[in-house]
Amino acid sequence: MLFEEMWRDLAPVGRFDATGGYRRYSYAAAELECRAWFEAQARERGLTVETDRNGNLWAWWGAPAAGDAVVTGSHLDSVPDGGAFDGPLGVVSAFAALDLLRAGGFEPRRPIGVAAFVEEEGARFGLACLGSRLLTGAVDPAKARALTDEQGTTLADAMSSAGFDPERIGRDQRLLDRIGVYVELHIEQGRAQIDLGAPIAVGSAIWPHGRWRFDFEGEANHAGTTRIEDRVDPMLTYANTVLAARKKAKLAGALATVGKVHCEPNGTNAIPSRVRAWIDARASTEDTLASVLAELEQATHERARRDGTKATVTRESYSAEVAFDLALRDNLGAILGGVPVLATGAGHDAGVLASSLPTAMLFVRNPTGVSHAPGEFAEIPDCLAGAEALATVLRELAA
Ligand code: HGY
Ligand code: MN
Ligand code: MN
Repeated sequence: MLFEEMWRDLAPVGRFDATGGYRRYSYAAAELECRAWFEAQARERGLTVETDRNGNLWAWWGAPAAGDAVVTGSHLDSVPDGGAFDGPLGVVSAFAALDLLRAGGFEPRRPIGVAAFVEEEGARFGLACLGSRLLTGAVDPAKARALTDEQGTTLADAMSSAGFDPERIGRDQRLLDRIGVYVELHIEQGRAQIDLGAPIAVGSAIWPHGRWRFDFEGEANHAGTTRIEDRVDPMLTYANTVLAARKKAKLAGALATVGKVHCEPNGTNAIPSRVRAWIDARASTEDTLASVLAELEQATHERARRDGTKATVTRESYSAEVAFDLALRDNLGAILGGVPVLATGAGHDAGVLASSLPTAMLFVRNPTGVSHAPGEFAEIPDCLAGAEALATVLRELAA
């Protein structure tokens, strides 16, 4: 099946018509449909397909037991109302690259794998790159099993309901030992390649980034009969924290975002008892990121004292700075003939796997520069150029 056909096949799965965004959450219906799509694509190509103990999907050309496999892929889950390309472009391009190699009569000397990692966005269970973190032992399995979604469903329950055994999750050394190198193709989540006029780029590094949950506790009371001076209003402390996050990030040349907030009990005419907000913060160095968070926590506690509220901060997800394997990065650059090399502020499974094996990334131009939103876009010719570039890289690495 050609790139465009695969793309058309996958496009309607989990698409929310009212916004045009995607809602593909791990182990929920739309993502299970994406899994079925992956398995059908693999079977159609005569690849052996398996789901590993952590819920990640693998399709193999050649026997993985031979080891030193060249693996490519990405993820199929999305952020709420995410774009069509973040994740799926890497998986569809992987299958398309295999088709190009086979059409050219290529016989790999090493096994070639196509992977789709589960819960890369952490949109359901809150921890980014959960599948690759479990595979590499970067997260404690018991802690992972206890992660919950907005409805209070644990990862363990979600896996069981989807027919997977949550007791088996954890580092998979045998599988890791079989992988020699991992190359992830991804849509660019920014505008650099437009400005450079470059359809393809190679990744150099991933900024350190993390997610912190801020809980603001106050005293629920009547909106119409509680004097201003008698209020203990967590919404105020929350609002100040949002403004402080922006200010401190801006001053430090960092990034801070509040995109998710819960208010309890969320009544129009009642002062809330609790406000819960998540800060996604990122910076070019870990020191800068740490100092932005330290300053923000201090400002938050100072404001809480003024408001009489209680603020607690919990780090829910953290990804240290990643520099992709230099030799591999330069090798890709040489193979592709001097394409730009870009750092990114977006996290990826290639960043997590980098702790266990050489990894690299290819980026495909995104004319809108928009990501994590329905406006995310890549032109078909650039997508085809991406699949070609990936095929060229796989041919070199697996020769
Ligand atoms: O949030 C990120 O950086 C990535 O898209 N998961
Ligand atoms: Mn993403
Ligand atoms: Mn992604």
